[in-house]
Parts: sequence; structure tokens; C-alpha cells
Amino acid sequence: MKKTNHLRKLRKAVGKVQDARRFEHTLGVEYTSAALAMRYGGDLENARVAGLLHDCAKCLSDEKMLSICKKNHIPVTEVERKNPFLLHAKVGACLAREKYGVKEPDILNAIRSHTTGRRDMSLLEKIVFVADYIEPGRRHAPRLGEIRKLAFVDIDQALREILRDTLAYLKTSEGDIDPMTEETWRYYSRQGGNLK
Ligand code: DGI
Ligand code: FE
Ligand code: FE
Repeated sequence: MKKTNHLRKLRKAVGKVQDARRFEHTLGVEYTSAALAMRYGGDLENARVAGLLHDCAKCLSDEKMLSICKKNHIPVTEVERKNPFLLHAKVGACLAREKYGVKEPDILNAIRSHTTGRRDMSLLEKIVFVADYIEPGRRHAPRLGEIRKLAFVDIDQALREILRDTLAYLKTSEGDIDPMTEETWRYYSRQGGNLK
């Protein structure tokens, strides 16, 4: 299929499963991912597809996500069972493959890691993680202006600052911290750690 057609079809399909606000966020992540891919020499098509699909499971109920995990033998950790919204990343990667026909592993990984991150992320994974945080419709994050600018200067540093602020926020809120988020922070906050 021609690339523009493929993107158009995906956009239409995602628009049907998300409410208007979430869909606007999705479109913001699509083009912010494309902009970051331009800046860092990533694949534009992959960036756009990953951005479009990263929250494709976000509007499903907790029960639905848990049942998709069960059906597809996706392991659910204790923290995920207590905070099922965390599952939208894993479930999203599963739907991207099964429902939206995505085969590229890098795109599937970028969807899977977009909430907690993980160690040694690929450029595309970093792009989607950062785009999710800085897209123009995002509000209410501290230092957003600073981090938006930093994202286009040094993506690893932006990733680190986002992790720092996310963990600081989580420590003041009710939600459990996923060990993966902690691990990502440890990995990227290490002096000289993976500064690709
Ligand atoms: O789906 P989005 O809202 O676009 O963004 P997202 O998938 O990055 O989710 C953002 C929220 O996830 C934000 O409020 C921080 C939260 N989050 C990230 N890591 C963890 C976490 N929440 C919990 N409870 N535990 C985590 O480890
Ligand atoms: Fe998300
Ligand atoms: Fe998102």
C-alpha cells in the first residue's frame, strides 16, 4: 500500500476507537514524532505509525485489556493488575500487530515501552516516549517549555528529564511505581549511561 494511504487508513481506524481528546493527542504525537525523526535522522514513516498507534488501547476498559492479555498470553505483573491503565502500552503493541497489521518490531517496541520506557531504548522508542510528553496538546507538566526545547537539542537529556519529573510526580501521587519505570530511570540517569 502507498505510504500516505496506509497512514490515512490507520488514522481513520484509530479515530474510531478513541474519544476526540485522545485522538487529538494521538495526532499530536504522530507529528511530533515525525518532527523528532527529522531532527535525529529516524525513519519518518515508522515514527508516524508508532505515534498514531501508541495509545490505540487507551480507550479500552480495564476488563477488556486484561482479557486481551489473557487471550494473548501476555504476562500481567502485580503492579499492572493494581494499575491496569499501565497495560495500555503492552496491549497497544499487541493490537498494533494483530489488528492494525504492523510487523516492524521497532514500532511494536516503541508502543510497548511508551509509558515506562525501558533500558537501552532505540531511537524510535525514545522519539515516541518524548513526543508523548511534549506534543502540543499536552498540558500540566512542569518545565514543559524547557523540555520541549531540549527534546530538539539532545533527546537523551530530554528523556532523562522526563523520567525525573514523572518519578517525582508519581512519588507525590497514589499510583504505584512500575519497577520498569525505576529501571529506566536508573539506566538513563547513570553518568554516561547510553549517551548515544
Ligand atoms: O497514555 P498517555 O496519557 O498519553 O501517556 P502515558 O502512556 O505515558 O501515561 C502517562 C501517565 O503514566 C503519567 O501520568 C505518568 C504515568 N506513569 C508512568 N510510569 C508510571 C506511571 N504510572 C504509574 N502508576 N506507575 C509508573 O511506573
Ligand atoms: Fe499512553
Ligand atoms: Fe499518549
